Amino acid sequence: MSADPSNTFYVTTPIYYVNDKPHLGHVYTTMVADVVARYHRLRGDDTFFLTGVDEHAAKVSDKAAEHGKTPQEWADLNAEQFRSTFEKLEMTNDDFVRTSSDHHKAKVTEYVKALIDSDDIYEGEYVGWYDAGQEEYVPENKAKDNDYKSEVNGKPLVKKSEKNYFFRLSKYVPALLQHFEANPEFVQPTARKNEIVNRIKEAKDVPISRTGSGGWGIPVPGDEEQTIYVWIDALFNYLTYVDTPDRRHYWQSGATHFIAKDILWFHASIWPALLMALQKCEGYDWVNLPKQVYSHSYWVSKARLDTGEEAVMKMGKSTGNFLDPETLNALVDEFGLDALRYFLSTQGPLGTTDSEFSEDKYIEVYNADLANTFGNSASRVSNMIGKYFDGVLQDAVAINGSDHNYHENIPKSDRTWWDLHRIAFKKTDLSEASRCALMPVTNVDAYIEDTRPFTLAKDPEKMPEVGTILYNCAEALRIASVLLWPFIPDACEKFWSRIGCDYAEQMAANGGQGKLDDWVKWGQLQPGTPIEKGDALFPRYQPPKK
Ligand code: ME8
Repeated sequence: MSADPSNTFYVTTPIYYVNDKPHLGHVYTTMVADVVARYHRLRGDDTFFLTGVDEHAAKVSDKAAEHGKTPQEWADLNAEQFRSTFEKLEMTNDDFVRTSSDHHKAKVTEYVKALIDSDDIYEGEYVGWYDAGQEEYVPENKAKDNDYKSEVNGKPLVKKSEKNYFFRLSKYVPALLQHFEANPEFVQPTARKNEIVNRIKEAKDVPISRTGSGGWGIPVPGDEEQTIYVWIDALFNYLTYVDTPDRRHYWQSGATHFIAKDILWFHASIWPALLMALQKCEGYDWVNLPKQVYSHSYWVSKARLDTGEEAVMKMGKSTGNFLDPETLNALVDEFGLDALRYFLSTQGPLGTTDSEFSEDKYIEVYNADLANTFGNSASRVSNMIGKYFDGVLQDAVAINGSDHNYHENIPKSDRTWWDLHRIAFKKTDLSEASRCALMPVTNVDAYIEDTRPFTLAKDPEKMPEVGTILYNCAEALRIASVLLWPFIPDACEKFWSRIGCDYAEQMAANGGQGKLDDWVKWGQLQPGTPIEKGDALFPRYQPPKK
């Protein structure tokens, strides 16, 4: 299949370590990618969304040993936890990576062999520091800056001296710098770019193998004593899973990688350099570079330090301050899955500031943006159509020479809402995109307050006007629901079924792809359509009295 990059979209998340079960941080990145993937499908793009797990880490085999299991048994158990958590949260990933799969292992072996043959990978000796928690080799200057402790968890670095295979990263420094120059949006947010560029300027060749993994990992082709370093194995997942004849066009459309800031170095330097090197090997001229690496910040919360003090820290397994799947399930039971999707994707740490998770904020956002806005407007409008017109949508007729097209809150021909929504998605500003999606709803509320259909309805002669106002309201809410769908798909689909829109069916029949541009055009609801009332889409949450 040939690639048409303009309507093909490939989005990925990091693949997560399976030393333990998933937590909020993992769910977050996959949720953001899911909202973005749904947005692209809604637009009609041929979309591929990949998430999964990273298995061949030393911390996985160490944890397995602690539990008296083989690394594979332990990886299987936790991989299933990740898979089922994402499934319960209705993530729409098109595949789920397991780096222990035969396909992945065979492809990585193939790539590394090609790179050894082209001499971009060579045998050498590594003497230096290693951060065991992050599974990361640390250059001397960086180790020294952090007092020879892990930048992430503060544990002492390990001194290593071993035979290794190296990747000629230094050779690709000029090409990488040029790539950054020519593609200003390659790393987002831009604020993080300088640090990476400075580090690239000083980049040395990097070790890409290790010894003593006890057979857990992919052997270096031609040298069974060495295992391919877990980070190289992991980065290649983005390529291995689309390196099949029916999926290669996704790779060629230019991948969008969502990650957190701690792993930006690998994604913005080693990864594109590996791809540049691979591209020069025979049979790999189709390999291009990712379109964008988007690195977000952290969810943080209070954690107790070893000293007994409390501090706000990155949520993570090692600090024990994370929200686990049980807590997430409890939130879903109480507020619904859409509420979790909405909260995480719009209030999370996209951009350069960390976000603190708090239940009070969760309730506040739920009530303000979902219950009091979309949910309330939908009930209000369908209740009035029920009360005044037996639940049948009326025609929008000309009143005093106008059909309310003039009204400032109902800009039928003004594309503001969805233009801004599109621009916000392009910038991955999901908070802004949700605000644009809610604009028509806010406008409906203002329009109702202004035109007062409930007062007009007291005068039988004014009923055509009431019908017109309610048509306009329903139409604006329909458009809002299309724009909101990537965030709160369940509520929007429920709403569509109540107003006689078959968008969900159309998407299902069309390989998941929608027609956003057509669906946001004004005037698509047919007069005469029955409008169902149904229960509240988002019942207002009243905290239990203490
Ligand atoms: O790094 N806030 O895996 P990992 C936001 N296997 N996001 C968070 C987070 C937090 N507090 N904690 C984790 C690895 N994340 C490697 C990746 S990719 C080729 C290999 C998310 O299990 C965030 O996306 O440590 C981060 O990049 C990822 O989980 C790290 O997951």
